[in-house]
Amino acid sequence: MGVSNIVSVFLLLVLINLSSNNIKGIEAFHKVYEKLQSQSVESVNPLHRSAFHFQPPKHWINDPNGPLYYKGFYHLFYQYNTKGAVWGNIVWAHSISKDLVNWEALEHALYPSKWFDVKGTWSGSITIVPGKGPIILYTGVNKNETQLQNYAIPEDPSDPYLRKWIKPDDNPIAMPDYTMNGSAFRDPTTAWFSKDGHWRTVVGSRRKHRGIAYIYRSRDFKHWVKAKHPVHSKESTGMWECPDFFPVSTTDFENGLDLDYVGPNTKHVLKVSLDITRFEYYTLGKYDPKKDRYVPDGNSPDGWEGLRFDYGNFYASKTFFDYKKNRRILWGWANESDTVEDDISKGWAGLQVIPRTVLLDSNKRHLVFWPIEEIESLRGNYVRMNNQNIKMGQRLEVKGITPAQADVEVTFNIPSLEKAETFDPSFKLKPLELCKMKGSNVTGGVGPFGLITLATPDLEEYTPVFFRVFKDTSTHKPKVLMCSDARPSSLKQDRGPLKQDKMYKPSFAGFVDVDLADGRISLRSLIDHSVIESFGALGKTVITSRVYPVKAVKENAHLYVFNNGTQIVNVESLNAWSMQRPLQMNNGAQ
Ligand SMILES: *[C@@H]1O[C@H](CO)[C@@H](O)[C@H](O)[C@H]1NC(C)=O
Ligand SMILES: *[C@@H]1O[C@H](CO)[C@@H](O)[C@H](O)[C@H]1NC(C)=O
Ligand SMILES: *[C@@H]1O[C@H](CO)[C@@H](O)[C@H](O)[C@H]1NC(C)=O
Ligand SMILES: *[C@@H]1O[C@H](CO)[C@@H](O)[C@H](O)[C@H]1NC(C)=O
Ligand SMILES: *[C@H]1O[C@@H](CO)[C@H](O)[C@@H](O)[C@@H]1NC(C)=O
Repeated sequence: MGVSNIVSVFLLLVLINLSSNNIKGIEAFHKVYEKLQSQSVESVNPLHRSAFHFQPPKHWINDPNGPLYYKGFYHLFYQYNTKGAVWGNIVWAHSISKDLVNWEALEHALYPSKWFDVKGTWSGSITIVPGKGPIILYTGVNKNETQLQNYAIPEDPSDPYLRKWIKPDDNPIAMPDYTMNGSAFRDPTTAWFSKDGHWRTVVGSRRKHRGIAYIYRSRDFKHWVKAKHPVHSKESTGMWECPDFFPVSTTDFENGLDLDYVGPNTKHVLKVSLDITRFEYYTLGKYDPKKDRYVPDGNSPDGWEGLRFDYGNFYASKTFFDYKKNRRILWGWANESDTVEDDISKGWAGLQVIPRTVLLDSNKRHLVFWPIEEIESLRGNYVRMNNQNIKMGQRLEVKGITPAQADVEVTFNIPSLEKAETFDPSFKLKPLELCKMKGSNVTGGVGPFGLITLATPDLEEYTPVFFRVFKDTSTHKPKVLMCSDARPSSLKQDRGPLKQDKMYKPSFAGFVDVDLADGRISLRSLIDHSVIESFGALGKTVITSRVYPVKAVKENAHLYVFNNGTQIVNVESLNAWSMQRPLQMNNGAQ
């Protein structure tokens, strides 16, 4: 039997195994594919790999960990499988950059080696402690599968690369007590220092079905004590992974705030990643440092109908304060939407989205996100369009750039909202369902209009990103839906046992908080082969989709601007650029 036959028989066995009971779920996230997690990658299929997103050369990645700016370098650590393309064998991989665009890989910062992390070095964060330097807080898993919080210190804090990390023997710094669930206790946040002389960090957890954010205090960053009450919790939300807790200014809408900022004009943001739904949500609210309690604002819903950093494929996100440029920057993980079999055969899975700045919107009801300015250094060939009316059923091609690897910004002008469809109040809580019901091919009044990305000319394959405007008869205001619809994205049909399409092709959607008083709305999409990040109305609503076209790839992909509503819309301006590859992307990763 030839090698390739042996490989295919082996693959077949793997696939048979996959469909049986090889999946041992500790819980939704840490799905353990026992036989697959160490199966080495034979080769890497580059077809759908990104060009300008952060991605190691092969294998599985998930959560971004401990991002920081230190001594002239941005650092990104991330959860990485050293052996294969599914979750398992997780270490803290480590890369550095001067500009958040070009990255160089260093040796792994943390890997299981001590009794307090022998079964896992899971997510965490970094705090710069004056006099000590950067300190990692991370979750370790012991041989009993109990989750513990640990710390690690740089061997040499004066090394700007922070290459070597030491895990002191007085770890762990926090163990679950008898009231807590030791299988649900993880992801410590960056700590902050308060006037009362204490450091504080937040750790995600659950008690029965209640999602919990515990708060721990320490004077010396070694001895930590759990506060009597969680900083916040919410019934029926399940495990709170990857909490993030930070202040935003309510008067300065240009600069971010560091964690220990204290002042009158602030709100706090509490974000959690919900293990049950695999989506995140956040609330805006008030943090009382005396009581160590956080209370969301009345109009900021707590739970999975709440606000999101990103309404698409985005999870386990984490922000850090970049004191070089006074901004708060968000990292987040976008997993694959294809199948586990696909991930194994392509040899890689997961990427980090383009870092985004985070600010409070001047309406103070939600945050706004924008790709870091540094990414614009990759803009190459440029084309534009101005003052073009688009009638119903029309689409205009954006030519002269590379549509599979592009940055496109468009501002639409809507002359009249009269024809907008009436908004049925029952739609309200389910933008995803609404987008599914009213896709880009369902004629409307005002909209659907927007971009058609990664498309074949006959629209056999395409991923539309668009708006649809409704009239809300109860508020007399327009209600704007934004969709990034993966349903028509790929001809690939991979039928499961019940004949369902196994590829995940959601019609991701969110509402956009705009009144359209001046008739304008903008859309920016960063398109990178299998990832499309879209920013509606300058970042009020953000949606990331992962798609895997089979025909609309590389130079066969096309980009259009379209309208399928009876109301004519005007493309006031459209600017599009080909995006170049960074010179150095994670060069030399292990
Ligand atoms: C593991 O669990 C056993 C039995 O509950 C206990 O005696 C032991 O101390 C635990 N070991 C660790 C490393 O936590
Ligand atoms: C503890 O957490 C684990 C993991 O989330 C969960 O499976 C288990 O049901 C939880 N136990 C209790 C008592 O809530
Ligand atoms: C616009 O609507 C027509 C008619 O339903 C459809 O054929 C076309 O694919 C639609 N365009 C998009 C981008 O969905
Ligand atoms: C409209 O698009 C949706 C999503 O791609 C598809 O399921 C449906 O069949 C399309 N309808 C028509 C009439 O083309
Ligand atoms: C990403 O993959 C899809 C398809 O397998 C799942 O449906 C999502 O739940 C998953 N998202 C996360 C955050 O794990």
